[in-house]
Amino acid sequence: MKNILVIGSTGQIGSELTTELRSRYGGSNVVAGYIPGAEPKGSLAEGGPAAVADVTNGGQMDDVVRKYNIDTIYNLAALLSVVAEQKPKLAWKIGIDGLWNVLEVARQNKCAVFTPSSIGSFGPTTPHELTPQDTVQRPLTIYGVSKVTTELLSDYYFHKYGVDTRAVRFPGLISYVTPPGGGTTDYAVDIFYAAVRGEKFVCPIAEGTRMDMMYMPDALRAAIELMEADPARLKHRNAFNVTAMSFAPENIYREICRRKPDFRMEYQVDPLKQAIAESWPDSLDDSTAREEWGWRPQYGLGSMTRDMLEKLAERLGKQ
Ligand code: AKB
Repeated sequence: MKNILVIGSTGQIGSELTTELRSRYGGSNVVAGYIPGAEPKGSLAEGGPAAVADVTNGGQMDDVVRKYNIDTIYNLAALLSVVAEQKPKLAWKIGIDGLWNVLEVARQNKCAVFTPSSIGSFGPTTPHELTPQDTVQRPLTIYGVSKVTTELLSDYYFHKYGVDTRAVRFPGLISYVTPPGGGTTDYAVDIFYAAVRGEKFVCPIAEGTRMDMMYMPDALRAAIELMEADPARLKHRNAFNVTAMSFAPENIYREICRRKPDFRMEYQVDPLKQAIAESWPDSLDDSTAREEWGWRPQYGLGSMTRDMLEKLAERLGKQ
């Protein structure tokens, strides 16, 4: 029987992951962890228990884990890449000091832990085409530094204490439910909001800049399937390359135009976002995840674009 705590349950990934986990394991078995000011609302609040679980407060997390007899923690607390550059100390406090607290609580209470890494864990000296699973990781952003540290610390807790830590390196995630905030890949979500609202899109990333991306249903499956995987098959743990597609702004623009021919986009490149994007891979090799736990994405650029446009239009009342 799984009893799960999702830390950061109201964020971009957390809001949908909590709902998906509840549909698989039962509402009462999945606790929506949040910080004051980001309380769960609507179906997230009604679908199961919720508790304040701030990663900077180990004692508070320990209380929640004991109260609900938690055996699995999905730790989604982090600042995204652009906002982390503006608040590097806070990024470290949440991402690394917070992770340390999560891992300690997990060690003491024998919990498995999923803490995502990112394509941001790679840097300018990483091979950019078909970036291998095991390769150079020398990022220049604080986000990247904290993601590499996340991977190392999570592996350390596995090897030293036997804590069952596992993770994927998420690419940019695209969803119509909760918008991301402060990431380099956010443009790939924002472009859909502009298209559905009938507005021109101003793209902060330059033409020709390719990055890996994934539709949220695939991302949720990746996290859950990895945590369900047979540990005997895992030679790697923190963290697996996973991807579903790789595109540049003009590719997604053209795909949207196939369904919305009047849609228009212009470029106003943001130097910080562009520098970060250029330091990240153009395309990941995720064959290790495919071999070790059977990872397969279900959505490509065309199927994701069709679904996003339909679901977002419904959500924004723009059919
Ligand atoms: C970001 O852009 O910061 C994130 C990521 C790829 O980790 N979406």
